Amino acid sequence: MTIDPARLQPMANAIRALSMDAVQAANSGHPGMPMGMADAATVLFDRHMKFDAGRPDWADRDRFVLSAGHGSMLIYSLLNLSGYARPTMDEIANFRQLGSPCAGHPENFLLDGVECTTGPLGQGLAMAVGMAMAERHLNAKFGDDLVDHRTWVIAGDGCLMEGINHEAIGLAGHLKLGQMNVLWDDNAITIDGGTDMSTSEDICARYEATGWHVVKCDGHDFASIDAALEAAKADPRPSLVACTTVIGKGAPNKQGTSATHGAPLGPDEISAARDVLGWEAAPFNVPAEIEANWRSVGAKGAEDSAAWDARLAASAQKQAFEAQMAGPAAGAVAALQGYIRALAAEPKKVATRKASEMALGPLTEQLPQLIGGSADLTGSNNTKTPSTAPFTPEDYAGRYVYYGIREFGMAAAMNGMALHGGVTPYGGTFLIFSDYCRNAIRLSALQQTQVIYVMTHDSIGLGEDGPTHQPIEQVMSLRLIPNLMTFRPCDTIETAECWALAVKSTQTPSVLALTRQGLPQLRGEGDETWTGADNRCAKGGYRLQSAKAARKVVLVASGSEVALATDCAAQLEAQGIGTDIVSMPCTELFDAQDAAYKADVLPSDALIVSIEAGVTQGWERYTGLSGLNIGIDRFGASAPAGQLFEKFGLTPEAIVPQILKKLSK
Ligand SMILES: Cc1ncc(C[n+]2csc(CCOP(=O)(O)OP(=O)(O)O)c2C)c(N)n1
Ligand SMILES: [Mg+2]
Repeated sequence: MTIDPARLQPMANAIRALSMDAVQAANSGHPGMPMGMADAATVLFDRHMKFDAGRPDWADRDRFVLSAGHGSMLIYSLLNLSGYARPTMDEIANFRQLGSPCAGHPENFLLDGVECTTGPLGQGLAMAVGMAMAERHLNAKFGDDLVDHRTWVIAGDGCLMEGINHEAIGLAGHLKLGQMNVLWDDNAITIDGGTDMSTSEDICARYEATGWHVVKCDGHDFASIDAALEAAKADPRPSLVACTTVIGKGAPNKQGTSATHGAPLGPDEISAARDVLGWEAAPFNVPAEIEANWRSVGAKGAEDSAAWDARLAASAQKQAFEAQMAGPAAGAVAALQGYIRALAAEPKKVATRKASEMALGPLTEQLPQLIGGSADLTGSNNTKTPSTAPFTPEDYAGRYVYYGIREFGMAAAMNGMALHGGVTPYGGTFLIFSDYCRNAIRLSALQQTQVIYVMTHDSIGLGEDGPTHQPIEQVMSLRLIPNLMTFRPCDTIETAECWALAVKSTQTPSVLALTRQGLPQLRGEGDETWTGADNRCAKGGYRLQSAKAARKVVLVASGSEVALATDCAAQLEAQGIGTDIVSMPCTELFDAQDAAYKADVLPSDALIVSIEAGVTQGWERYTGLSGLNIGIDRFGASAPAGQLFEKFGLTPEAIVPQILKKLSK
């Protein structure tokens, strides 16, 4: 089909009208970006993107990521116009209002067709890298017949300026993700004004230097856009399509200025824009012919998707493909059954990072969906297993990603993989660098994605690397993030149980905070018949050991400090002071238990003492204000681990006297 501007221009103008009218109605929002990219987006949807608006969950659809999430009206317009069931026109008219799925920024859990939540600039593009990785992996396993789709991104100056962009495109270029194409809204405007105020970077040269193919087009010339997208598709490298655009295009007095970026145009300018665009329809009305043209764009993929159904039905790989896409959750317990029984029979004193590697053995062997990796700390994070061969441009079937020193990029890519579906990513770094990935971890939680963060070297227990590497506030601060499970297991069996919980939790990401130093195995008896139903970590916190003498004290600890608590308890019991030990591997899960359970584990008639080698703030929630909080409320120090535990008072000799003093008051 030849390019027909007479057909395409009104279609693009429909996006412009909806965007400016919705922002005006909400009296907030960003009209400039959707108006500037309306032409390019129209060509993309009309002529290049593989999708079926009637079937947003079609596994082999192209993925579309609006990385410049502030331009959310662009994607809402595209979805509505091309015939997705939602958003409806009413929902668009309620843009940014409570209850409308047309949220200020696009949310993956509110609308089909919104593949990921965007708004934090740079992360959409970085998530798209993960989607493209997942696609290549599944393609390598199942072939072109079942998996062969592209990942399209619209990104702005901001997305390309953010630091994460460097990590993301470095990874994509290295991995030769040729199915990924980024349309850059090259309008030379950000909020503060012209980009020349803050940058003089040659972005195209940077992309080229990173192994990308770069092509330029006039973002308001349909034929030019189309030719650039054709070139992008044809090139085996990932492509950057630099679209020269005018922000707010169509608003005659404000276009080209940052005034259009993030404020309603105002009634006068909207009226002037209607004149310029020749748009006579009332707000939230689209003339029938234009609407019909758009609907045909959304409907044309139905043939493709039906053909794909037929290929799947006839495929020898049908069952394997469906099992892969169903995810690993159902297999988690069975995978660990024998392993836990063996641990119960023969306890192992190892670091929990090692225990994690041991659990990953059977998990990765039996669950093909798991794709591991590390940000250049494979040997320290213990994330590689014999079942996970490297994922490389030569072998996308591999299941282990060498992310390089790109913690934020890794976390965002893992979000993209999880959102794509068919793979469940886990990736490692030092816990201290969870701060480097923090906003992506937050987006894992917000987007309800199953991403598993393997974060080792979880306290001063790492020793000589010193305070820059010693997490102090990290464990507690991760607990602050809603819908994130922060696990800090105390031994081999808890580590396996926490892994099982992480693999089973399809809508909640997990962080496993793991030690560098060896820890004794505290569990065993009673665990030899493990069936998953008796996963004690599932309650978040539980009584590991009951007081022998009359109970006066309850020690609540996590991770490496649970063993310390058992030493303290032994000394207290020797003095006739009955002491329970509560292991608290996951406060989020404990908080979800009913009041009776919590009151039983943390009784009000005992002195509750928290012990954790990190900030004490937050533990009052469990100890009450009259309890005792043992921890570290300053930065660590460089020394062997044993000396540090002494220096920071994490020894029975330092803790027991404090408990006795408190009891005597
Ligand atoms: C990480 C992050 N920092 C800051 C912002 C706030 N912000 C939203 S849009 C924007 C400017 C983006 O400029 P550009 O991508 O060129 O968008 P345009 O003005 O062209 O629409 C900023 C700073 C954000 N959303 N995310
Ligand atoms: Mg811009």
